[in-house]
Amino acid sequence: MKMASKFTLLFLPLLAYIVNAQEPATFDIGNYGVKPDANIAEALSCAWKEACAATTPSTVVVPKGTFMLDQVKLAGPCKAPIELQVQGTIQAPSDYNDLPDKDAAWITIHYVDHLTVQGGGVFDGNGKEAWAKNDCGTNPDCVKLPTNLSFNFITNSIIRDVTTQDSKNFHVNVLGCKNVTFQQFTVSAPGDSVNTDGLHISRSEGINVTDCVIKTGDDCISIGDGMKELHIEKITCGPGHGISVGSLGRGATEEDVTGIYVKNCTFIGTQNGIRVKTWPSAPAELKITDLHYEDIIMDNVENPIIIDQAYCPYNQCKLDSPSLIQVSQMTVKNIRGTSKTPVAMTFACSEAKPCENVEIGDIDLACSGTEGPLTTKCANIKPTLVGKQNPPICA
Ligand SMILES: *[C@@H]1O[C@H](CO)[C@@H](O)[C@H](O)[C@H]1NC(C)=O
Ligand SMILES: *[C@@H]1O[C@H](CO)[C@@H](O)[C@H](O)[C@H]1NC(C)=O
Ligand SMILES: *[C@@H]1O[C@H](CO)[C@@H](O)[C@H](O)[C@H]1NC(C)=O
Ligand SMILES: CC(=O)N[C@H]1CO[C@H](CO)[C@@H](O)[C@@H]1O
Repeated sequence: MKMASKFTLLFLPLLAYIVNAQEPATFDIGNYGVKPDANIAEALSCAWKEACAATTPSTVVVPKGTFMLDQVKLAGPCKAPIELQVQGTIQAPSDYNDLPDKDAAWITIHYVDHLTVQGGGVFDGNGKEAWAKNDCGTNPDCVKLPTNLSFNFITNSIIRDVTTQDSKNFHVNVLGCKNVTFQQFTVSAPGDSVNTDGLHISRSEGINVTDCVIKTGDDCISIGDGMKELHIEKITCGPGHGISVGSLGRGATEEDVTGIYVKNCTFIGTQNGIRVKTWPSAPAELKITDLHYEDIIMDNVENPIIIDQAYCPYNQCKLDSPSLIQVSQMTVKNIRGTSKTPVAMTFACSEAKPCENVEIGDIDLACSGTEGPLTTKCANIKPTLVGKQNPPICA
């Protein structure tokens, strides 16, 4: 009896310590003097710094409620895995002039290994005023608006169950990341919001985007140069401009794109379904290889499939010298549903670098518009055709 209580006295605190050490430490911004509707930039930075310095896994909590945030950069490296748990709504100032650093994103998370972002909350970019002022499509000297969220140089991480809405510009910019999964990640902005790409991913490797609903005014997902091994699965896109590789070729220092897998996705009323766009009269001599599109439903999509190697919006370039980008090892399989315009598929490959090793099959598209029948447009491509081909492909 005596022995037992001595034992308990000695070892219970130790046991409690061990159990505690395995429980992630929690850094709730509510404990950093923050009140709803106040700017949380400083509280969030402080909580992050302490969590990041902890030698055991830790969690930064943004509790339920609506919080204002002017801008923040959350940096690693951290000493242990770290979680950002957003339960409430984090809201950006409506005027972008209120962002202290206009060259940076609204929220930047960078140089972190083993990051988890989750919690069911919302990143609200509050972009309605900014969209009205955005003329970047036509004005090269336009004011560059901030991206909602930037994930730069993040590794072995997961971002899930959060929403980004009404970004002033691109919703999410993913750069230099490796082994990162976006899951049940919702993007929500009106179809007429300007330049609000859902996710823009570039110069990254091993990125998975699964089970996401993306509604926005520009590309649902756009894939930039230097992308390797990107798996996009079970995405519902619309409104929006589809899932796009590019535009590529404009920058002289761009890198090849390889290993893009788009599977089991649905496009609803979008401008495009799957798209590749490269600029003519552009310096970059690149390769886009291993592009695989499979099991895709098109629901009233204007251009279900479009490979456009003469991409030149607003006549910003000359069309006389063809794109130097080579598209090869592409498969397009099991595409069903409806096309809103009569040209259901466009394969406009470059005269200088025709598309190579392309396999297309099991295509079954009907016309949802008033003009028909459906056709395909092909240039500088000799695809291998398999299975059903409705409409006829490159016939
Ligand atoms: C990739 O990231 C996940 C999630 O953090 C991790 O569990 C896994 O071990 C990582 N894979 C590699 C090869 O590092
Ligand atoms: C992404 O998905 C692919 C295919 O399902 C899988 O092989 C790969 O390990 C996944 N990567 C990550 C980062 O989860
Ligand atoms: C995607 O997969 C789910 C189940 O995993 C299935 O219910 C759904 O019909 C599939 N969608 C497409 C477009 O194949
Ligand atoms: C379009 C835009 O504003 N992009 C910005 C996104 O954020 C990065 C920094 O993370 C800036 O360099 C970009 O200008």
